[in-house]
Amino acid sequence: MTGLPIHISEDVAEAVAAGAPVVALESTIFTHGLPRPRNLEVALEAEERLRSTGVVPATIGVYAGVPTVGLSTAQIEELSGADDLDKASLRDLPVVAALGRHGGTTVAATAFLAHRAGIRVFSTGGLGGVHFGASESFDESADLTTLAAIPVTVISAGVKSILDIRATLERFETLNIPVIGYRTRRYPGFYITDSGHEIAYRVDTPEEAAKVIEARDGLELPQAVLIANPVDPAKQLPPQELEALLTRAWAEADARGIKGNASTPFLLDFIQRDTQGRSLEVNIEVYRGNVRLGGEIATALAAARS
Ligand code: PSU
Ligand code: MN
Repeated sequence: MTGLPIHISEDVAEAVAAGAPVVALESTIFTHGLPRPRNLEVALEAEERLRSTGVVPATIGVYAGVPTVGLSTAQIEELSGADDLDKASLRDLPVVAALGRHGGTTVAATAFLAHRAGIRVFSTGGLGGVHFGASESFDESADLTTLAAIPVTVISAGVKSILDIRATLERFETLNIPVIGYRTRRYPGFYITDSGHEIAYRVDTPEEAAKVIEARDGLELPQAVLIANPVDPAKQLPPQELEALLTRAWAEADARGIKGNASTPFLLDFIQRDTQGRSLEVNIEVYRGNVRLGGEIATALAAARS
């Protein structure tokens, strides 16, 4: 529709053109992050909740080689149940596209496609970041360098719980990516409200977040703004339990020789089994909160420009 080799759904294209609120959603969360069948329920519920507040959802993924902004319900259904499907970060995008494959897009690839489609706000669960031992292994998510070059706003509950959070925050600083707590200056730890790390800034309303985004755009800065939105403390995993569990999860991954981009799915699955599914409920709660806040920020941004 745009002359670009990406497909933008009609309702998303119309909403973007009209300056109406739109929120991008990634697909890795339901292709590789959450177990079936909850993955599909969560993906469709996120869209439904946005629509019910007057926000247009744009779920992003690669369908049969076509990078798509605004996957249809049928496409989301198919991707959520597909077995032959790639985890598509930005490096993978041209390959997955050229070979006509299905792909769940990571934060990096989703941010890229959202920005190409003119979408300013993107809600996800947890970001990629620096893995423990990265100074030896060089395992750092491409989310970091990609977000340094794409001026979107990403709402997350922090980075994945299995990462080196201190090192990741240092990298955000180096890459000029502002990290702003929503109603807090404690950086959230995904499954837990407070990771134990302090961040420099907080905003207290969607309108305040929108002002930061407008200032970034006014200055023509190229990087993302990160809004860190903690899970309700009453709904978090008990923090001591998480620590012990992560230690066991790592030992198991090491013993099985699991590394690279296979670590996240393995560790998340371990955490889910170990908590008998409680981590899954927290994960879903975290995502719901980020989708809600993304909708509010997109609405505030639309109002600021109208
Ligand atoms: N957070 C989770 N589960 C995930 C991801 C994040 O709790 O599966 C995904 C996101 O799509 C993120 C990606 O962009 O993992 C980062 O993967 P890597 O570290 O391989 O770059
Ligand atoms: Mn990696």
